[in-house]
Amino acid sequence: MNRLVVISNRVTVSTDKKARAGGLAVALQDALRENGGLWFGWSGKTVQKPSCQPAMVTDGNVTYATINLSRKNFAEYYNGFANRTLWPLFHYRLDLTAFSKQNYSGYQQVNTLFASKILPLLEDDDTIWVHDYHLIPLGEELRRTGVTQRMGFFLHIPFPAMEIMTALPSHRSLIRSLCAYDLVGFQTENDLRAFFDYIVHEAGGKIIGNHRIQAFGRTLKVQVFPIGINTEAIIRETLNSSRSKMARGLMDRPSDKDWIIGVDRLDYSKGIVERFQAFERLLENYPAYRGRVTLLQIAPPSRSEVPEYKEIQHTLEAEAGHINGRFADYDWVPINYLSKSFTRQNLVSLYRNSRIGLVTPLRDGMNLVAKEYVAAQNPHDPGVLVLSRFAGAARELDSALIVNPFDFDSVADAIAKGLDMPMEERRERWSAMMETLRANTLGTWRDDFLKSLNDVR
Ligand code: ADQ
Repeated sequence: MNRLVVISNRVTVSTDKKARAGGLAVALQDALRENGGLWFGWSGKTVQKPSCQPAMVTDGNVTYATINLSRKNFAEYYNGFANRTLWPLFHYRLDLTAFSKQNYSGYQQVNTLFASKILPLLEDDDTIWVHDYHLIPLGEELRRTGVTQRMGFFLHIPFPAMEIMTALPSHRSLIRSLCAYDLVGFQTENDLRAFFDYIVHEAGGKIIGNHRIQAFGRTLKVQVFPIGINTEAIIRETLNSSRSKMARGLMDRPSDKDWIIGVDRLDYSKGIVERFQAFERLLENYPAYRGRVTLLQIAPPSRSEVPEYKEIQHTLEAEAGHINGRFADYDWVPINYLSKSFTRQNLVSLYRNSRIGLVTPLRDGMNLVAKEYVAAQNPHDPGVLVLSRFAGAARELDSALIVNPFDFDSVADAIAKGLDMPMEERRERWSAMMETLRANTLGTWRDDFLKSLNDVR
């Protein structure tokens, strides 16, 4: 096997104790360690005058190389084109998509900068794996400088329908640059279909079978790799967490009260406002649940420099205030909205102690919370997952109660069905989902992608 080079917007250095090593970071670090590797990306810092050389940290056979960005680059590339153009567009929010030539040019500049800094660090036999929408043009930039190594790209977010994609003024050059990779991976068949549609009907390309397409003068492989979780690690964490102070506190709460849990980064794509409204509908349509169920919503702020993200926090606070004002009683609050992060250990305890996992994004590439909720359940008395049909995870977790998050009545009905679901049905649905989560883990996702990339030529 060749040396692996991972390139992503942010880098998680394994020696940085402060970095919250999420599942994905650990999975990538494992792959890097296997045959030695390099992880390149932005340090997370913006400075007045970025230094010319990447900062390098070595841990065993893995090197982490990071660069700082200027404030202007950061504003245009990250807050601008990545998070105010591509993110909303790829999540079907044309109404929130801000098109700006200047931001697009900043996005391209940072991709060119990344390419120029990585180039001297590359070795002839490297396998290069680029992650996510921040770095779509990077492959083409590297090819332009003569890089011939195998290069793969994985899109963590949805690929939008052609009609949405073509609203982007620079759609053609963006998709042309995506075709510079040898392998492009998507989360679901739906994303792949949307991509095929663009290639055939907009780019004049061809699907030539065996996961291959021809477009923009190149032949490449395109494939679906649904990202998974580290299922066994979640199960272990759940068992360990039962000893934590928080878990003990949770178990002491009155047994006639149930929790419904929502866990998200604060983002409009996650449908949290609509979730609150569906919960309000539950309390309107099913008065028997008043005083009996609480929606525990955990949503720490993210991307707070982007105006739309500030706004959603205010909207959520107002919505929770309105519902609590309308229904709360001296001994019960309908919505407990916590705008902070939790450790993984506490998170899995909360999952396990909640009767319903309410995961209702309006669009989501995959949604790992849905998978984590299922893995954290008690096999003898599992909770019920209510899952949006617009989350990539709905393709695999089809034994969940699948809902349309825009239809509040149907979400309220599904919650009520979940709260009253007999034990046998809960176990059956849970077992079917666990089988999938055991078969397709984060590790198999990574290995399948790398195997497919290594088989390209
Ligand atoms: P995200 O949009 O960030 O990721 P998601 O998959 O839901 O979304 O969650 C990522 C991780 O963050 C999960 O492991 C979750 O436990 C953790 N997390 C979320 N909220 C948290 C909180 N309040 N406190 C602590 N931890 C929290 C993008 C795409 C997704 C895709 C992933 C992976 O948008 O569609 O599933 O990448 O490819």
